[in-house]
Amino acid sequence: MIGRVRFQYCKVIIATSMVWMMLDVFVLMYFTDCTDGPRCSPQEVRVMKHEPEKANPGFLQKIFPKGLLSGGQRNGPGDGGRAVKVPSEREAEAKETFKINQFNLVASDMMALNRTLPDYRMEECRKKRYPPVKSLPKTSIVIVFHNEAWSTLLRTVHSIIDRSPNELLEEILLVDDASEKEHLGSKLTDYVATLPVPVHVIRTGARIGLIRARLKGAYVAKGKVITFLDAHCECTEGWLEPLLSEIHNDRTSVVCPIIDVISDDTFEYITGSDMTWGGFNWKLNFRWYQVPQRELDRRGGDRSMPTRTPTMAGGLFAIDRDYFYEIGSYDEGMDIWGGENLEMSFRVWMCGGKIYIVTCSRVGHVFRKTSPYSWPGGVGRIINHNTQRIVEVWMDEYKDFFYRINPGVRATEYGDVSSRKKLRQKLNCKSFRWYLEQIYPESQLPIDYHSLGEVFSLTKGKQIMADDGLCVSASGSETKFAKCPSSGPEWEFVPKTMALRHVNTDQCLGKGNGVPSLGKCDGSEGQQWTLGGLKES
Ligand code: LR7
Ligand code: MN
Repeated sequence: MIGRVRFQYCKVIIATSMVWMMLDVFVLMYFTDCTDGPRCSPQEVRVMKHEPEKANPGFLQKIFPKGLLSGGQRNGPGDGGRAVKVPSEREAEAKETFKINQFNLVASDMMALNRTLPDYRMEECRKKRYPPVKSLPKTSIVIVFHNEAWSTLLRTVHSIIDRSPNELLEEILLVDDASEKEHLGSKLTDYVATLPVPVHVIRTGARIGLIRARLKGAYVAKGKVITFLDAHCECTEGWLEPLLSEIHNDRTSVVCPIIDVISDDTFEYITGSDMTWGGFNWKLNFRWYQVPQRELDRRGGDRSMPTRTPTMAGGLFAIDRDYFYEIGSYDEGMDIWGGENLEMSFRVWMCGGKIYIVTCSRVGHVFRKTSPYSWPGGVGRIINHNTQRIVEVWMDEYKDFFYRINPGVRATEYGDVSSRKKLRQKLNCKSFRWYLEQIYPESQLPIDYHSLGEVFSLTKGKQIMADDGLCVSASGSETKFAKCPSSGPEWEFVPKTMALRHVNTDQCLGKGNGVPSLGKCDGSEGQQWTLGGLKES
């Protein structure tokens, strides 16, 4: 092993010096005509215009061999995954243009489209041997975007081409969801035509949202596997083989890489934890949580083994193309953004598939604090619409629980879900309760929702906290869930009677039907709460 590494290191050094020599000639020959401002910085130019690729296939690979790309040999802005320092005279511009994409566009534009990144994989992963490339399935990569920046979109594309065995890439499909930016028009089409892998731009015409845009891409995909990525990602060394290899072993596995963080401010590449999996809270928001001991044990403590995850984030995953359709692709009734990841997660598990986070595969993603684009009809309407489609089709009796906790959601129309219900029947899927018991027992959703007490905790501030950020507060003889902390200290635990007393009204919390109720303190069993479930925190 050590010998091999040394040998490769030597190769890298030799290759690197040769590459620099070639690059000098290359730059002189082809880029003396560069006149359009910041985009002409030498870093970017090297990959911005490479018409020679057309005449000379394989040219890019020659000038950017894998060793160079992953070894962090170059030292431009952002190379090696490092943070970009925007020069002080451009700070104002960076601040001003941040709103366009909700990330630091100046920093992104300063970096090479093929910036270098270290190999972030854990040692065990680097040692793993995967089936030879010729026996792995080929993949189409589908990237949907609406008004994405040039540099982030093309860096995504370059990172795929540069860090995947190109024999595994059937094609890259860029689905433009009605963007309004000039750089995403013919400039994009012309640019991608010069790349050494087939890259096609598909235009949706009207804004149809990410779910229907992905369906459009999937529809024309020719690869045996479809890999979906967001439009602001960077794939790292060895990201693809472990994903395809899992699908090769079992075509009903839906596989996600570890999603690392690319800073929205500095574009620093920050590795995420391999001890995190996907879950959701009571509002059905996707959330990351610690992988429980149970799952670590199942993998025999081997962190390089894929983690079974209850849900996936949604943006980055690979799936066998035929299986994608067998299992019901996406719910076409879902609008713009949101919910499709939980819908797919429930569906895959309940209908016989599996979802894994493949910890040997790492892809970076620019996480943003807010969304940069418009939401036709309003954010709330879209999210509620999509969420109800999940609840109505997949959640059985937990639907009542959901609506009790989130009564406002009901006001939004959600269209017709009959075809999705039919799909569930046709696929003979298991119940949501089965999913909670077998796949996600750690869920915050009470498995028997008549014993809600199991999932509460009494905080130091004398609040009864339920799900993340939701507290039980009294309104008349009923209780409701409101954002924590509601008004001052509300509840105290009375050890003698094991009651939870509402301080202001001197009433006690009873285990009502679904959501707890308030009544006169009577010491009855219905008002006893055990500290086992009621953690003091
Ligand atoms: O109308 C739209 N049309 C689009 O084409 C709205 C969005 N899009 C594109 C957009 O340009 C982007 O490429 O869709 C992609 C995802 O949109 P983002 O980047 O605004 O979403 P996100 O990263 O905040 O959201 C996560 O959740 C979404 C729920 O619908 C999708 O599943 C995203 O793919 C998903 N991203 C990830 O999983 C990356 C990790 C983030 C986390 C957690
Ligand atoms: Mn994203």
